[in-house]
Amino acid sequence: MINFNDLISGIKSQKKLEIAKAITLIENGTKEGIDFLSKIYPFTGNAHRIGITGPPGAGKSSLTDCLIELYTSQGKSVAIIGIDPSSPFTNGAFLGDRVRMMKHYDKPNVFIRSMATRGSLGGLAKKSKEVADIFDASGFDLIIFETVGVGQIELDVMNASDSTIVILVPESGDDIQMMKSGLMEIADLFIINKSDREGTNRLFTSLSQVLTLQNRPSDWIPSIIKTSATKNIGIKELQNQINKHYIYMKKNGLLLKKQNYRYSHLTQQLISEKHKTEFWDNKKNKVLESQLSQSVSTRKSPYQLSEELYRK
Ligand SMILES: Nc1nc2c(ncn2[C@@H]2O[C@H](COP(=O)(O)OP(=O)(O)OP(=O)(O)O)[C@@H](O)[C@H]2O)c(=O)[nH]1
Ligand SMILES: [Mg+2]
Repeated sequence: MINFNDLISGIKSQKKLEIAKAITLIENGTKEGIDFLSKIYPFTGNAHRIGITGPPGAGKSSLTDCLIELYTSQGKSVAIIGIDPSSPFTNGAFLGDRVRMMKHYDKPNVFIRSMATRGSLGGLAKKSKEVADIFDASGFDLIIFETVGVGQIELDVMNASDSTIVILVPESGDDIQMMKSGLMEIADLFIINKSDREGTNRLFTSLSQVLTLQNRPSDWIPSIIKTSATKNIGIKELQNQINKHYIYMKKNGLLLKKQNYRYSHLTQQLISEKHKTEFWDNKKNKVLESQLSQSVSTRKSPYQLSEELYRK
């Protein structure tokens, strides 16, 4: 039996061992983990949650590395959640990043955690948010989610963030794919990384054009920041824009709106999950199976069957 009060005071002092214990607790998905999430809920809502996404190899980890350096030099604490939907092994995920960010591991105000699929992809997004709640309750100033690509999981993770950053790089075919995806509409900031390379200005121009054509959900106009993570260029400007967006959201009530949206969304999601588990008892599963054993021409339609099952 875990003593919640000890664990909570441990994470609030940002003790790494206690934070790791709390993460393991919620990763196991037990009732105790859920009770723990409930206990820490009142202490959340204070960290700035940032989602960073972009094509493979765009420099997401290198930029995160630069941000860690900058924020910690200002006495701030940073937690990173690396999300790898392609890897089923937590320990194998983000190996390169672990090596790259190794120099930060020992810093008291930095916590790096990688997460990979252990079941459904939807489950991964949910678990990542729960881990973020632990970091939030631990008092981290900044929480960074790093994800690759433009799939559903990225959209889920970006919805869990206060600020969404999309990284593009010059001369990469992936940019067109990114521009077509829903991520472009929800991006709050754009980074053109590897701006030390040719093609930066061309990408800047085409991205600016795409942005002027878009209908955006708020009057925030995303800026495009040119960076070079390897040369440490543009990082301070990036931080300024990150802060500017946070202040903008607070002033306009958008931050609260996002937090409330997440609250409603999670509540609804939990209700649906509960409903689904309780609904599908043995009897109903048998009815479904008996229909499956019949041919399409003799089966009940899914519409009819669902109505009947619902009334059972
Ligand atoms: N020239 C140049 N190379 C860079 C820059 N930023 C990162 N790189 C290099 O690009 C490669 C990929 O960088 P990462 O930071 O691992 O990219 P990532 O987006 O995290 O990659 P994945 O997590 O594998 O998708 C590394 O070899 C970096 O050194 C940059 O600004 N300029
Ligand atoms: Mg990476």
